[in-house]
Parts: sequence; structure tokens; C-alpha cells
Amino acid sequence: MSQGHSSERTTTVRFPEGFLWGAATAAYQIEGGAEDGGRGRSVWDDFSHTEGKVAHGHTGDIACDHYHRLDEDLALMADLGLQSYRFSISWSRVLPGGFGEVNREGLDFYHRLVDGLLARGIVPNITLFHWDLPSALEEHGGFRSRDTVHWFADYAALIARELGDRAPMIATFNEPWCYAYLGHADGHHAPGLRDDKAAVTVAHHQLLAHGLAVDAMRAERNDLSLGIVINPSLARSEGEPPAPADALRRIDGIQNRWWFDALLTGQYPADVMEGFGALADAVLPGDLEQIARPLDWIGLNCYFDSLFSGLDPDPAQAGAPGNQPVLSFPTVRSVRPAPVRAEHTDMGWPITPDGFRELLVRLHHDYPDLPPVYVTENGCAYDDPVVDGVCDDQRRIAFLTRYLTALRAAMDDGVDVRGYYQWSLFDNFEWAFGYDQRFGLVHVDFDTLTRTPKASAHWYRGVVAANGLPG
Ligand code: GCO
Repeated sequence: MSQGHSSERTTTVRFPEGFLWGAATAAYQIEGGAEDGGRGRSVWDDFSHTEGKVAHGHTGDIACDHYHRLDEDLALMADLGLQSYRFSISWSRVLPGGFGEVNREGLDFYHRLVDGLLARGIVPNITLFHWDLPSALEEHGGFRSRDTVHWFADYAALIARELGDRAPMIATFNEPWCYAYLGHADGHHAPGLRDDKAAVTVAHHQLLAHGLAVDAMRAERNDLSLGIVINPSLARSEGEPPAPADALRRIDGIQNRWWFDALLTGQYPADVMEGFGALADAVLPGDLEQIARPLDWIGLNCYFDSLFSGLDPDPAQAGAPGNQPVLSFPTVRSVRPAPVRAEHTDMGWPITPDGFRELLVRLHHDYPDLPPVYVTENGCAYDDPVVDGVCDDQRRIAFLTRYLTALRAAMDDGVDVRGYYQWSLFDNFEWAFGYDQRFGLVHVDFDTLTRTPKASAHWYRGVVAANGLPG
């Protein structure tokens, strides 16, 4: 696709009537109130409080203090004209022990959130698991244990029972690849393990938990709209030496095909299973059938193409910084992250709108049963300051213009996309990067907790109102 800047400025890009525009957040990244209202600890509390795990020792203890500023934040969402708000529920806030006794006060927070959204005409879109597993369950082996699969289904049923009447749109998991592999293979995320077999087990158990939760929620109510959120990404070679083709194929299998094949065809890809061998011992007969339950929609979180180089074969370079193998794809030890591209966000992530379009079109072609798609996350980190009350983040507007143009082109190519959620509503706790990486439409001053809508927030309000990009 051509991405000429001049044509972007003059082209008007319209979306189909009924297209849903929203913004997304996640519980641990914004709520704070870590000790309040009977909330139990999660693996992210434990991880962020472990020295050396998160930049500057930042934690989500306070974050955006959304737990205490719900009314102010709801008013902000209404001001921005959001049509939908995607948020996650903190499992340990509603079930401090992971199962068993319900913490009514925690659950009431989500009742107030849902009611507050509806009162403002904003469609709630709930995610049940955005990585903050209750610590009590981690003590039982977390998602490495098959027991957690059943506890998740019980938790899902509880939420469907409590909130499903007013918030029928529910996703089970957010980016299970990240929780499995960043959490258990390369240790960059909670719970911080480096154990390939644990990672593959967690990848499988999350999908199994998803399938059981779908059944458990449908048993509670038959009018829910259920989905799951995956983060697919095209794996490409860049730089020298090139990444081996076989490694890229394995990465594609682990990051992409594993999830879509299981969910939509009821099988794991044969090449990935063969590569995993005994690492995938957790996969038992009957599991895939349970996983491949019909879905009402699928969420895709899309940011960038994954770019890899081969390792420098010079023995003198072995172990040198910058020549370390990527650890987040078990069985693949022959690639390293490609050098940061000229065109990147402040996070160092490459800007790849063409890949975004190509990825959507590929999924549409490869999976005839792909359900309607929501882009549940897309966005960029830019560190623009507030000067005289204004945060002029023109780079975000430029980034979003290019990605939304690519999204519309993918829809013209036949991909059935029903909505788009900007990541994120607020600057927030960006996991192991702490508060350094600012993804928000709304700037948050983490000393005063003052919220300042950025230029992009005003721009996005216009996009939502016009159902498209300004001409
Ligand atoms: C993810 C998560 C978000 C992140 C965002 C930016 O995609 O990793 O869903 O919680 O904050 O993606 O990294």
C-alpha cells in the first residue's frame, strides 16, 4: 500500500456505519488501590516489588489511581466521545484467593464502572485476564497447573452472572502469548520464569481455560458476546545476517498459528507440535475440542511487525550485547532482535502500517472461520510533555492516521472488522518499562495524577464523531 504523506492529508477515510470506536486499558496498569477494598495480591504486585524487575522500581500500587477516581475518569471518557471502553477485571480484586470467597467491595467497583459507562452510552468490553493472576493461585503453580484452568472457568462464570446482563461483551484472555512466553520463557514479565516447558504448558492451559470459560459463561447466560484477544505479528527478517527462514517459520507458528489454529480449527499446527516435542506434554486428548468453542468475535492487538536478524557467527561476537538470542520462542535460538529502525516510536517499536494491513488480510484468507474482528489494541508510546496545559502529540496523530488508513484498506480487502480500540486511554504502568513509556490519549502526571487530554485525544474525538479520518 502506498503511504505517501501528501495523499494521507487529503484523503478522507470513512468507516462503515455502526463501526465501534473505543479506547482500552488494563486493571493493573491503571487501577492502583492495590491494598484497598479487600483486594488480594497478584503476580504483578509480587513481580514489580521484586528488585530489578521493573524500570526504576516502579509498581502499580497507585498507577493512575483509577480505583479512586472512577467518576472523574468516566466523565473524561464521555467528554472524549468514546463509544466503547475496553477494560480488564482484576481477578484478585473480586476473588482475593483466586477462588472461593467473593470480595463484594471489589466486585462493586466493576458494577459501578459498568453502570457508569452505560449511563453515558458507552459500551463496556470486559477482559477477564490481562496477566494479573492472583498470587494465591501462583502459589499453587499458576497456569502451569491444570487446576487453575478450572478456577478460571469459575471466575468467568461469576463475572458473567454478575455483569453479563449489562456487559455482554466479554473476552477471556488478553495476549496469552505474552503471559506464557514473556512470563515463563524469557522472564521479562511476571511471574518471571525462564522455563520453556512451563511456558508451553501455560500457553496451552490458557487456551483450555478459555474454552472451559466459554462454556461456563454460556451456561450462565445465552446472550453473551464472547471473544478472546490475541496479539499476532508478522515475523520478518531485517538486517545482517538474515534471520534463518526456518526460525521465522517457527516464530510464526508459536506467535500466530498456534492460537488461531487451535481456536478456529481445533488443532495445533503440526510443525509447532513436532518442534515442541515433550515441551507440549500438557496437551491431553480432548483438550483441543474444548478449546475450539465457537466465538462471537476475536480481538487483535496490533502494534508492529516482529523484526529479527540472525546471530553474528563470528565466535568473538558470541555472547556480546546485541548478539543475544531471543528467548521468548522455545526451540528458536538462532535470532536476535533486529537493530532499531529509523522509523520507530519512543519505545523503539518499528512503525509498520503496511504489515498491519497484510496481517489482517492474511488471517482473513488463512482462516475461513475467522469471526468478526475487533482491533482491541493499537497505539504508540511517545513522550510529549505538557506545556502550558497542552500536550501536542502530533507524532501520535500521524501514527494513528497511518494505521487507521491501513485498517480501512484491509477492510476494503474483505476483512470483517467491527471496531477499533486505541491503546491506551491513559498514560499508565507499561509493565517492565514502568511509567517511562506513555501510550495514552490522556497524559497523566504521575506526581499529581492530573489528567490532561493530549492533542490526539481531541483529534480522536473528531475521528469518532466523523466515523473516519478528517479530510
Ligand atoms: C500488550 C498489552 C498492553 C500493553 C500495550 C503496550 O499489548 O502488551 O495488552 O497491556 O500496555 O500493548 O505494550
